[in-house]
Amino acid sequence: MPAETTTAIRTCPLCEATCGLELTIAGDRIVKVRGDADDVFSKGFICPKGASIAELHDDPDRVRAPLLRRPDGGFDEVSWDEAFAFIDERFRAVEAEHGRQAFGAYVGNPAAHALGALLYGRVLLKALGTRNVFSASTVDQMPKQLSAALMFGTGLSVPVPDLDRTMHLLVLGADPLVSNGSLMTSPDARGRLRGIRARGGKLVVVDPRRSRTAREADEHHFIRPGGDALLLMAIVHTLFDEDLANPGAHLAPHLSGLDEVRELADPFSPEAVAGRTGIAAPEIRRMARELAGSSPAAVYGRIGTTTQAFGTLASWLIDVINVLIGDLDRPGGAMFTTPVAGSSNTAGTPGRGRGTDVHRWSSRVGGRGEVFGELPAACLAEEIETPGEGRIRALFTIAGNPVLSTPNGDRLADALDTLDLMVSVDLYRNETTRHAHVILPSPSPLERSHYDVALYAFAVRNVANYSPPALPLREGALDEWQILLRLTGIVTGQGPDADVAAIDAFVAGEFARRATVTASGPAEGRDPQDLLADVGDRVGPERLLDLMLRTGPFGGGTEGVTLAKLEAAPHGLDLGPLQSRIPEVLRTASGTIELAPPLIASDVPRLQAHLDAGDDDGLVLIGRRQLRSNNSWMHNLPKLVSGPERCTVLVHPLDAERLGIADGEPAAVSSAHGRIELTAQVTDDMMPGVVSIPHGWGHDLDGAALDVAREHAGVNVNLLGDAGTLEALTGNAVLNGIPVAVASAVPVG
Ligand SMILES: Nc1nc2c(c(=O)[nH]1)N[C@H]1C(S)=C(S)[C@@H](COP(=O)(O)OP(=O)(O)OC[C@H]3O[C@@H](n4cnc5c(=O)[nH]c(N)nc54)[C@H](O)[C@@H]3O)O[C@H]1N2
Ligand SMILES: Nc1nc2c(c(=O)[nH]1)N[C@H]1C(S)=C(S)[C@@H](COP(=O)(O)OP(=O)(O)OC[C@H]3O[C@@H](n4cnc5c(=O)[nH]c(N)nc54)[C@H](O)[C@@H]3O)O[C@H]1N2
Ligand code: SF4
Ligand SMILES: [Mo]
Repeated sequence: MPAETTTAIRTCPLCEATCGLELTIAGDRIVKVRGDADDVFSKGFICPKGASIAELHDDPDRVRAPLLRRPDGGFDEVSWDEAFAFIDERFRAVEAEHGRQAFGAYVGNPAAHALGALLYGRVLLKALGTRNVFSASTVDQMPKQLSAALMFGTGLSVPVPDLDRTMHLLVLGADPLVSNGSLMTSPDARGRLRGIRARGGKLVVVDPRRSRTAREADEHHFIRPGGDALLLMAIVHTLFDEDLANPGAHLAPHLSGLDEVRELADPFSPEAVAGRTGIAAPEIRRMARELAGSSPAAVYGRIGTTTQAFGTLASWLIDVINVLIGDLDRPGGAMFTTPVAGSSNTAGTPGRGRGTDVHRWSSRVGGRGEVFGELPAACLAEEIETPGEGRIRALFTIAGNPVLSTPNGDRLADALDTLDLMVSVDLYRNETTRHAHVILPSPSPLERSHYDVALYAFAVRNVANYSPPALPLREGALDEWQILLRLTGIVTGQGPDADVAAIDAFVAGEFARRATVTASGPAEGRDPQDLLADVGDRVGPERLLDLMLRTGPFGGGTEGVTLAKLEAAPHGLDLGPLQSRIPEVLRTASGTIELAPPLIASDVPRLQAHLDAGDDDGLVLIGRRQLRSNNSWMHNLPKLVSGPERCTVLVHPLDAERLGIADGEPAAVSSAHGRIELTAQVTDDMMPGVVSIPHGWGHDLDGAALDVAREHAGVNVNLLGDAGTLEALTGNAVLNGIPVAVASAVPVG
């Protein structure tokens, strides 16, 4: 190790946990990465992905200069000016011929973790002015956002379990020991979950698979995939039936729809749902009694409850129960955060929530209703394929890999090849960006500043942590926000060399103006010019962030949080545990918690029909996450991808015997939409009748530049998914509970 080393402290941007990292730097190289023991939130915790961030930075396959696709499919490195000039010309041609609705955009998951992409991606999308906006949200949490919006008023009003104070946690369809927590920003989720038991509380997990989190729990129930809404309905039924429903004095004045919920749950007795869920009625009643009897308690659900057929109903029922047991908005229950960088969960004024901003228009081909301005990602392929007015002819992708992450990615891949223009802002030439005409490389995360605007809005404590870039931007590189503003310049007709500083100043002016009209914010009524003067000569994401901090709930006055204060606190600021926020947090039209939103109630008959259809023991497929994977995109790092084969199908021994499948042997898994072959792992961790395959694999596609991942390619489970069968209210992809057949694929003879 060279003698001269420096240390940089920064927040890991690779998942929702926001761990602090301590980087040892020699010259322009990171020589060591460890957890920052002084981080106010993560206290030294780190996972294998965070520990690999230097390998990500050094990965020779990472794109470092703009790439332009040749007619033969190969790519040439070009200058930024050449890249933007090419995009400008094509953009104008497509616009002249087909108009704005011929443009589309897909925004992937890491864009939510990147300060520049999060703040300036929106600017580009707004400038684009198309209804064809897609994102990873509709293969992820959209049902939770919809239920939160309809119940509490905004799509970000998602209650978070108060992990450090709860005494009873019911977890459905989440594996925080592996995922490190989601919509529950909680570094060292394992330590925090163990804390519940250490203080005498109880952890209950409902999952069709005995997950790592299930192994840590006091109690684990297998559930038939997609059965969560039925189970939760039966818990609600029991709470009313046994007179245990008691929202408490703190919520009582702020509730509407209590009687409607009782009626809606009436047909769903534990006895009625037991067969369909696979959980015996007495167990369901006991779960309900324990939730009501433990104080405080919280119910939490994640991917397994959202990416399934009844995602919005399950998401809604989770918070109905949080209300009925009297612990919503109380310490130790499910609580609302108070995000330091602006009150994203109280955007808008009371009575004018964004909850009504759904189904205002529909997708052109499938007729799927928009949600918060987005159309279902699973519809992207058909919107490109299908001729007619409004057909997508040009696509921007930012930090996404929908060819691997959305249902029927093979069909999408073919569709992408027909586009007149595809521009991708990404770190890699991967299974999706290989189709782009131009790839614009974002710098490595270590060359950028960071503040987790999105994820702190779901954190189990109110924290704030800003990281300056750990390494300077490489010569000739553009920061991500600059790339996005150059694109904005093209989209707004200012050409390929637009004045980025001027656009940025305009954006900041809009930020400041909006902050001054936000009800009860510290900047209400102030002159936007004064706010801008306060932040001085900062530009780019730093200016916007400083504005957000100063106009946020902890900003204002001489003691308020500013970016300068965060710069002086590299290990972060801890602004304390979650606070009670009802009624001030509510943004519904009624000003109350809407326990029975009509849109959601309208979907209950579908659940009833599912129940009436009777038991079904056909084999179904679910997913799972893996500690050393990050959706589709970190399999190119040798340290993360080495070791035993991971892209395997888990099969219960009884099913294996019945189907003639042997452990370690190849199996063929087929659905109505596709067939894949992969190694079987026979394990009683699975519920009988359920098999599990992780997503994000399938790296053997031509044209991607991922040499390491190709050696550990695995197969793409999303070839089995159905782009046509989507969750009813949000169009979210159904990734769990897919009917499949499994057979041995051992070659005969
Ligand atoms: N079957 C199945 N499918 C699933 C899921 C599942 O559970 N089962 N989960 C779904 C979920 S929850 C999600 S969120 C999606 C994820 O789906 P996507 O968001 O479409 O895909 P990712 O795999 O996250 O790929 C992210 C891309 O962003 C790039 N990238 C990383 N960091 C940056 C950055 O800072 N800037 C830029 N510009 N690019 C960057 C990476 O190189 C990669 O190409 O997958 C979904 N698909
Ligand atoms: N290591 C790692 N961490 C990650 C990611 C990653 O790819 N790798 N991805 C990140 C992203 S984008 C997200 S959105 C989060 C997701 O975070 P989590 O939701 O915690 O992710 P999973 O580990 O997939 O856990 C989902 C669980 O749901 C179960 N399940 C499947 N179907 C059903 C069902 O019908 N009902 C019930 N009750 N359970 C079901 C699965 O068996 C699985 O254990 O993780 C994030 N963190
Ligand atoms: S848990 Fe998430 S935030 Fe923490 S080190 Fe791992 S990838 Fe980074
Ligand atoms: Mo996700």
